Amino acid sequence: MERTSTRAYDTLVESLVARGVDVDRAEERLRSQRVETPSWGYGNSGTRFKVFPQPGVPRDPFEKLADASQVHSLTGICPSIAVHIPWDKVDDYGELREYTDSLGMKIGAVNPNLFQEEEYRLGSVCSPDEGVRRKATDHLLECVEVAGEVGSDILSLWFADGTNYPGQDSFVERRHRMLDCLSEAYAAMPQDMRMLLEYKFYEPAFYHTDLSDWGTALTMCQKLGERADVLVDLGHHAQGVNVEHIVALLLDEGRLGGFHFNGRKYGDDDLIVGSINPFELFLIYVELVEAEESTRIDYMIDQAHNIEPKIEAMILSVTNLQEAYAKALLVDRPTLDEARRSGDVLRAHRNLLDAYATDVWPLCARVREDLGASADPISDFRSSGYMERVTEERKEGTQAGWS
Ligand code: RM4
Ligand code: MN
Ligand code: MN
Repeated sequence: MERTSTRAYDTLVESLVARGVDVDRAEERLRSQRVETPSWGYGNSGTRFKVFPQPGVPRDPFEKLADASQVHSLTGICPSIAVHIPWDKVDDYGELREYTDSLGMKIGAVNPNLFQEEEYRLGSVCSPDEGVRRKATDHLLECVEVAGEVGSDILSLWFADGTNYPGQDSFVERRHRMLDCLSEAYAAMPQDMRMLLEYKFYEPAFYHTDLSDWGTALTMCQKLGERADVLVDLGHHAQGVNVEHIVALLLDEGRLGGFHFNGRKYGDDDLIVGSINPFELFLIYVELVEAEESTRIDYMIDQAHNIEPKIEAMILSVTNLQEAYAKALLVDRPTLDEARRSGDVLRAHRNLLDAYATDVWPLCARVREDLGASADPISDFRSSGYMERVTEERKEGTQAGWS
């Protein structure tokens, strides 16, 4: 693999040192950055109008893992993959785990699926029907077991639960039903397992969703116990919501458990992270940089690549996350603090802009090389021949999708 142009890197380091940045420390933190990629991001996906299948798409969880391991070997920071059950259901989870180990990978968050069965028309853990709630809770318990078998310590929950019409059901009763079901699942988790609760303000329910925002999720976590934390999906807020403020607040409460990174323009678009609003991503990392050393946060991507090549889309998402993190690490904190204290509004603001405007590509490329990965991952992926090979190997059979 080609090495980064030393000149670009040296020039950048020189200017960073002149700005007082501890470059070694920034590189060290960049080397320890981790991003989990989702199994479903490698399969076919689409909108309710059309799914456009792509050649070479994996047919089973093993092939999704193989694709995820490509992303890891080229970026150096994505050693784990999140799974969705039953999309990734296999007869023998031990075998899946062995294969994962053989790739030098790990299985990360286990995501139960409580939205694709007939019974869930009125919700899963919030359904007015006790039998349906039982079925949903049993699936949560099954996922706790699956997590144990695949060596994961995260149960990551998102519910499609909600109502479509005013008056349809009681907000409060539904909340109590959810708490009952989740308490049972929480109690079944081994001591080292964590539960992440993901909120979303609409869709597929249109009038209200049972975990609609950070406050709804946070109060539920507080009732469940200290191993339940909030998960922030960047696509799950109304237009204009200040996500970095939510991040700061949850960090301050010690209850930010994880992220689902993606990009969005209008709704829950699941586009490549950083493609639409890279400044927001940077501002989120500005908040994280200070707090993350003392808190465990699981950084995950939750995307659907409908028209773009999936592995390349994942790689681009990861490098965008590296760059956002790198820029946040360059913020001159002492100057920022001083400007804030003295009420120098624009000095404080420009301080962030300076970090944001820095071209950190050479730094990130160097970090990836130091990790044994690639300076230019998408180009290296394109010339590796992997896609051509798997397209040939995966010609027969049914490609994986949302079922
Ligand atoms: C939801 C949410 C969940 C994801 C599903 C497929 O909108 O983001 O995290 O698992 O979509
Ligand atoms: Mn999500
Ligand atoms: Mn979503």
